[in-house]
Amino acid sequence: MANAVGVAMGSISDWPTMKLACEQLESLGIPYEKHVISAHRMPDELQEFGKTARDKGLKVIIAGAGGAAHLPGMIAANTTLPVIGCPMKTRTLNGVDSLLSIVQMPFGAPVATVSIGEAGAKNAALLAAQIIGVTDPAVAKKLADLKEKQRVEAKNSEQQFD
Ligand code: RP5
Repeated sequence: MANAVGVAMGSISDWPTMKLACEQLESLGIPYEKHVISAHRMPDELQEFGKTARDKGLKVIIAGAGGAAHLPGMIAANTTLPVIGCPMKTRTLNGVDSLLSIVQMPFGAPVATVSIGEAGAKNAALLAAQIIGVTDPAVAKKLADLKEKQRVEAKNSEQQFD
C-alpha cells in the first residue's frame, strides 16, 4: 500500500514533537513517509516535495515547523492536497510565533492549523486519518473505536473521585 500521509518537519529539532504524530498514524495503521524539509534552508526540496506529493499517492500532508514557520504554507502553495500545519512550541515565544505564522494564510493556500505542541501533533494525525476515513471504511472504523475507548475512559474516570 502506498504511503497515504507525508509528514514534513522544518528541522530535526522538531522530531520529538512530530514523532507523536507518526506514532498516532502507526496506531491507526496508516502508512506514511517522513522528511526534514526546511523552508528556509531547502527551498528547492520543499518545492519538489509539494509538486510530486499527489503523484506519489499521498492523500494528506502534515507539516510541522517553528518560529517563522513557512513550511506548511509553502507546501500548500505547491500542492492541491490538504495540508495540516503543526506549530512547534518554541523557547522564545512558546510557539505563538509558530501558530501565527502557520494559521494566518491568505486566501488561496489554506493550511488546517492544529494547536501548539504535542496535542496538536497528535491531533494532526487524527485529522489526517479523518480525511482518509471519508473514503476508507477501515480507517473510519479505527477512528470510531478510538472515540469509544476515549468515552469509556472518561466515564470510568469518575471512579477517581475521592
Ligand atoms: C524551523 O526553525 C524549524 O521548524 C524549527 O522548529 C525551527 C528551529 O530550527 P533549528 O534551528 O533547530 O534547525 O524552521
